[in-house]
Amino acid sequence: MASSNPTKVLLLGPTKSGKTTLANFLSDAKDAIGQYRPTVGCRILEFQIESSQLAHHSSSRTNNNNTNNSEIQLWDCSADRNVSNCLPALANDAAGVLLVYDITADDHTTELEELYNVWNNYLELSPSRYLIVARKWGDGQPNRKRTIKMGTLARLSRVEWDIDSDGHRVQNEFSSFMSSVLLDIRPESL
Ligand SMILES: Nc1nc2c(ncn2[C@@H]2O[C@H](COP(=O)(O)OP(=O)(O)O)[C@@H](O)[C@H]2O)c(=O)[nH]1
Ligand SMILES: [Mg+2]
Repeated sequence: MASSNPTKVLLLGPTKSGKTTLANFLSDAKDAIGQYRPTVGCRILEFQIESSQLAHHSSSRTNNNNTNNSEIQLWDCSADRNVSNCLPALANDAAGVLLVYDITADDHTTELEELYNVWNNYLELSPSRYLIVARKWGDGQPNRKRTIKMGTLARLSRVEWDIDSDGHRVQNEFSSFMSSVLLDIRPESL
């Protein structure tokens, strides 16, 4: 059984950072990796996280006998300017944010920091409601100068993800992140 109100999570990051690939992976959508197809506007994916997965990551405050699954609504937002114009509407009621960037791209940490500053003006969420997903694939090497200059992002939790070698790690980190978000917004539901 699913809980009645889906929990809204935004997926933000520079163009070609792997947002849509991550959204498809987390929601088990079948789009394969391949030719780049830019996301137009915002794409919303709904899926459930099973209570057993969430309970696994929760503290002793959790009622493990509760069989409710949690409905997640993932908003895969394009980084284009038209979308930024609708930012207040998109940000409305979001409980958590995944910030995605490609560690091999020169300008992604700067862009990500800008995105965080702009969106958090509307979201006003605590650092615990953000999870940074650092993407790496192929033979690309991290841009060291940029990775150490994470500035305001340094206080947010961060997971590295390479879909080709450790696909399930991000799934676990996402479940753990969602159980803490859900405990925060409705402690009675877990
Ligand atoms: N091999 C490989 N390619 C990826 C991976 N993640 C993304 N890509 C490719 O990188 C491009 C951009 O990914 P996409 O998720 O559409 O980025 P978005 O613009 O942030 O939504 C696409 O061509 C993807 O197929 C990955 O983990 N491995
Ligand atoms: Mg996309």
